[in-house]
Amino acid sequence: MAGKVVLHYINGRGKMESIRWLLTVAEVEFDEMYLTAHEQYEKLQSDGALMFQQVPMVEIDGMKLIQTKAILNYIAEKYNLHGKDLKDRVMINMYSEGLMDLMEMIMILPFTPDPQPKLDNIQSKAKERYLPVFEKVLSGNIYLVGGKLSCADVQLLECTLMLEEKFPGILGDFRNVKSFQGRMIQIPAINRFLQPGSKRRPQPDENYVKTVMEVFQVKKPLP
Ligand code: IBG
Repeated sequence: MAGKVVLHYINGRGKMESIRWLLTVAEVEFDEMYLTAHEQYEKLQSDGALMFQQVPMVEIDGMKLIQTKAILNYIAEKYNLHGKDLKDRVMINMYSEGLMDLMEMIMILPFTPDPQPKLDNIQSKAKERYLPVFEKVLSGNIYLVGGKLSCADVQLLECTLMLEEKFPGILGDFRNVKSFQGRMIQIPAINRFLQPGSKRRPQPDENYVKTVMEVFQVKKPLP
């Protein structure tokens, strides 16, 4: 029998958070091994667990998976969150990729010495490039693709919550996206995930930044 799913990453959001969200929605239980020191990261490498010497790494079904998108796609396929056919899947992937681009911009902010110009850029990209796409598709549709919940919906919820943390009220001009959020947070697994004490990680703080720098021995800001 396959053992429990185990996530290997920092105790923080970063690139693992979307994986936590998706496992939660798929109602898959998981454990976490948090990297707190560089030696733990080196140990994973010397064990041959990290194909490209990077985390996120997820132990699942007897495999050690790396590369965030590959991991998300595996979970989405396995738990029927990747549409009904190839055409659904390509649309889901298109939405997902856009959302990941936007979330990545937010993810690197804590490592940016002068974040204000980046924040301004994220806000205008969100309002002018990304949110209008979702506002349009959600006019008359409950979910993004094929009338059925997919990993793109889960990422859209994650992304809009991240945006609201940075820019409260940003969804004011996006009523359909706001209603979508309201529906999504009623899904019981999501509702539990949003409660304090869940496996959802908090917004990055100084300690998280320090741990990332220490574990990966980063000398300069991330790209
Ligand atoms: N393409 C890979 C993926 O998506 O999984 C990239 C993974 C990656 O960049 N991993 C980083 C790593 O292992 C940790 S997340 N670095 C060590 C190395 O030597 O490359 C870093 C990150 C954070 C927040 I934290 C935002 C973006 C990146």
